[in-house]
Amino acid sequence: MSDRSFRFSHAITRAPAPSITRGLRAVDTGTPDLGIMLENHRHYVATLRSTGAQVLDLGPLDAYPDSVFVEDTALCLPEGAIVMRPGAPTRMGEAAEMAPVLRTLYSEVLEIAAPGHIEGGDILVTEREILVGRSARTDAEGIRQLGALTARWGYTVREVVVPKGVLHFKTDCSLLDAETILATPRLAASGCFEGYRVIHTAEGEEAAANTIRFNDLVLMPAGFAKTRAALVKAGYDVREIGNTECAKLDGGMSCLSLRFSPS
Ligand code: CIR
Repeated sequence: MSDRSFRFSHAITRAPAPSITRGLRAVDTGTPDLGIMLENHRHYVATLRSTGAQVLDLGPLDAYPDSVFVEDTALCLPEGAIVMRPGAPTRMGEAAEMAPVLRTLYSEVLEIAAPGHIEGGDILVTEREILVGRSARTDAEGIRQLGALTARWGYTVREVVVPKGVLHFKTDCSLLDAETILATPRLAASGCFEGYRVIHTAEGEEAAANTIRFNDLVLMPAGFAKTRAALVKAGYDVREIGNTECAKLDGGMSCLSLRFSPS
């Protein structure tokens, strides 16, 4: 089986800006500390780089408080990139900022058009399909357009349901390898991962679901001992990254990068 869903030559990240204190959040659990977030971000970027990948770490964009969460701005496939159209109005401009960066790396950069909305956090690319969660940020028209745009490269898009109160599909799941997905029991219960091997997050550790497999490593938010132990037992090389500040803004490991290998 191929491993192109988790082997990446490149990643794009963006440093958090001072405006991060005004980032979107479902529930206010405190103001994020920029200093701690910067430190965690540097650790995250260094860990991606340690796998041999080229990481383009973009400068902060103070006009967009959530711009550290670059994943939501695009879908990067080997064949080309698709610029998203975020469902959060304050985040729309972030996608426009990412488009020219992607054009320096890809010859084909497509765009989701109005009136569709879709954010990268709702998209999980596996070896066999693209799963897209319909959420408060991603609508039917956005998913339809994604299906039409990726069909030219031979992909199949499957719409899945995001549990109520969960921000994005990948808030609750991650790809660990070609056939294995880490998921919260509440998401896996929907049956959307039939045919895949599923590892559940431990009870009370739902926030550990937003990890990433990046080349030989699994990057997971620090502080979820039981889920970490399950991943280590399953044979994954796990690295913990501090995520306390991003967590205040409903962000995790996947949100902080675009990961890809342009062909
Ligand atoms: C937001 O609400 O849009 C940000 N505060 C968090 C975005 C997290 N992104 C992701 O899960 N891909």
